Amino acid sequence: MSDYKNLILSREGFVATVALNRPKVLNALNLELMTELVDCLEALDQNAGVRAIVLTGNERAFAAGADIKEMADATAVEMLYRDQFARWDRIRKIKTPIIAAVSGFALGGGCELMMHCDIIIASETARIGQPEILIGVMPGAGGTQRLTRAVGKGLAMEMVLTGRQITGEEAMKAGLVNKVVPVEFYLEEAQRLARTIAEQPPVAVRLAKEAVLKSFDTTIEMGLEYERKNFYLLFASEDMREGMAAFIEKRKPEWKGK
Ligand code: DAK
Repeated sequence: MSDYKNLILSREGFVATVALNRPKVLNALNLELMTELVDCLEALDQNAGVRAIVLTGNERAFAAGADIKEMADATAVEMLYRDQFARWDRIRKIKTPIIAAVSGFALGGGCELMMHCDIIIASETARIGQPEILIGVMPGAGGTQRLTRAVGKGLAMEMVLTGRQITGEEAMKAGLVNKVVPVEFYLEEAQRLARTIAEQPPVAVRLAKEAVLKSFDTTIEMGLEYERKNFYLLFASEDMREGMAAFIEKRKPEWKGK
């Protein structure tokens, strides 16, 4: 679709697939890649022809973390001024569902990027972890928060404090990953799921995603109120009329995304 130096972007119907593409360094997330990725996700989010996004790497690595060579000599003050990680926050604002298709290493920032996604499909070869402790730091892009919410305090502490990597299977049992499949199918499975989501009414999908994410940063009372408002809002959509009419008329609905 467009020219990116560190990404491969492809599109099939309503589903866009974004593949991280720095294979020689296991897709280490440098500033240039992250800038391209966030710009790319935002552009896809603005494109009404895209209803679901698959984010992937390659068989050997989803991403082995932030680029250590880029950070190794930085001072705290330089890090503060560069504020290169601020762009990660923009991923949270993407309204289109993002499905991670993960094979091989998803470590440090790679694991955190994976956890920014809404649904995670892993291959049997996935190795997931927060190994920052082994290089003298700690997770900085949500690892201590998102991992803990997903797998619970005990396992999160163990992973963050020892750097132990877990397999896709262990991650699934712990609730971090939705499904584990043989390596030859992980991308296909994520794209199949993306197509299923893309077949649903797009406005409802966006508002529902937003409401689920809201549960992470609000009280149950506020969250329920937010959910109810989004529910009522959907009664202003043409797709809601179409969906209910189609049910009553026993036919397949035709979504307009309006
Ligand atoms: N950065 C830079 N290069 C990397 C890299 C990384 N994270 N991971 C791997 N590479 C490079 C290696 O240096 C090597 O390059 P050459 O030597 O060939 O030039 C090449 O990729 C292949 O790697 P290996 O030769 O090491 O391959 P192995 O199969 O032997 O080992 C491995 C694979 C994944 C176990 C190993 O490469 C490894 O331990 N990599 C580092 C994993 C790691 O420590 N990741 C965490 C990095 S810290 C924040 C946002 C994000 C972050 C922090 C804050 N904010 C929003 C505030 C994130 C921090 C991190 O992720």
